[in-house]
Amino acid sequence: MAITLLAAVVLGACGGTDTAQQPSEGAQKDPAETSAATVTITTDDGSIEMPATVRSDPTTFVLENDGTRAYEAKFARLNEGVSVKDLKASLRTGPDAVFSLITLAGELRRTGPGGNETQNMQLATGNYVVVDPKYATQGMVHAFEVVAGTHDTDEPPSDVEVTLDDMSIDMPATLPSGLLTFKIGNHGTQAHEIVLLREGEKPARETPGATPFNPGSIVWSDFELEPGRYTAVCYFPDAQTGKPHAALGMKTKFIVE
Ligand SMILES: [Cu+2]
Repeated sequence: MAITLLAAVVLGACGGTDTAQQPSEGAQKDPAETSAATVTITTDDGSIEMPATVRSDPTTFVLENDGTRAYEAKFARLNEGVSVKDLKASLRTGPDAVFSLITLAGELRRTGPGGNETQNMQLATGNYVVVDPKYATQGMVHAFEVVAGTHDTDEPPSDVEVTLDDMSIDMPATLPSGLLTFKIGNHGTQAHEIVLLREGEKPARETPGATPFNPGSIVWSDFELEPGRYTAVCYFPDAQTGKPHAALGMKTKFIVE
């Protein structure tokens, strides 16, 4: 589903000609515009703006919606050697071509007029676009670059450390109940996500967690957990087979006491 959505996004971006700038242009901007620990993404009707350069350090991304409609911000990293120009050219040939060029890289959830959303992330270096899929054709796509971090930024506090890899989820077997902040790192070569399923309910209740994000990145996500038996799974489709990663063994059970 995420795939279909992003295809719509990026395909939609095809129509927006003047909004996605080359990240290299941004790299020449005033260093003062380079992020410290907070990066603000501002959406308005017909635009999505953020600093052209972000450091690969723990960063609080804040989406501020100045528009009259609800907006979201999704990140996608351009794969090695791919330019925004290449991406635009591929849009004419369809979703498969687009998905060979990008890796999903996290999101800030949709928020209404005047609203804001926050997500703590450390993005891997590379060239990215930020986009609202629904309004990509109306100019709501913007390129930015993630440059090497300075590693002098404090990490957000976390309660649980989770390591995602191809195709495994490494995390504690037992957790306390209540509100927990998960620090989730992607050490694999593909994008991964994490969804928590509480067992004993039919269908098992899903707790949406970290949305798909790219290798080398870290996401801090909050979960409110009731006692019970859970399975953590990744449904992201495998690059080779198209099967959800869960079908390739990317799932693990844990208990909340
Ligand atoms: Cu996965």
